[in-house]
Amino acid sequence: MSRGAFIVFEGLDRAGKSTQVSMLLQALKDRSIPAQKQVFPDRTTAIGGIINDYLAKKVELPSEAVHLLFSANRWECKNSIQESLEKGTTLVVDRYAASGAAYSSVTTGRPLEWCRAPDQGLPAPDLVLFLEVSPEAQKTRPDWGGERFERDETQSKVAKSFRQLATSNWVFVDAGRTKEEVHQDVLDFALKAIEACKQQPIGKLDE
Ligand code: FDM
Ligand code: MG
Repeated sequence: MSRGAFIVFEGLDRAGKSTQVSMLLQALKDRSIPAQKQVFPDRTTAIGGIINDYLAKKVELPSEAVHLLFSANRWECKNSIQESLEKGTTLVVDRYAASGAAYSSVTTGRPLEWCRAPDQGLPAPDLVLFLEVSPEAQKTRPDWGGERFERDETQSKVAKSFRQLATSNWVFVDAGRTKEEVHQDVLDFALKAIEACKQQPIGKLDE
């Protein structure tokens, strides 16, 4: 039996990731391709609850501790990710390890290698769709500025870190267009990835 694809959306805040995740899931459903959504941080777990309080500025924690919590939040989902992919379900994921390293390299000031280390050994994405959005477009989108990290200065530094993390399975998508235009590109890349990884083993981050 063929496995599902591990498809991750990355990008700055308000790039349109959640919208594109929903549109891709619907399009896969329409094609009878089994697919499931996963969001990081997963705020529904015990660890996710602390992360949520930290992002909402209800608690203060050292940036390094928060970094490890974000990674732990992925590790607690490792088995379910693996099992879903193995049974043939494609995962459409809103943020993953690249967000972890890109944001924390800015908030902790530590090297990217340090930030990447806790995620080593987790399942690796087959495709990373990086949604590119300009600082101007970002601010026109609803809810901007409420959570921690939603500041221009942080965002532009995070954008630079993201670029340093890109590998051969990343694609950069211009998210400044209409959501339908963006979706067309996304779907195209996703369908190719689903086809290409069918008989491939699931990769691991940095191993
Ligand atoms: N974020 C997200 C991190 O700093 N590290 C991580 O590992 C992840 C998954 O959390 F500012 C940041 C990115 C963002 C915030 O994410 C909440 P959403 O996608 O905006 O809810
Ligand atoms: Mg956000």
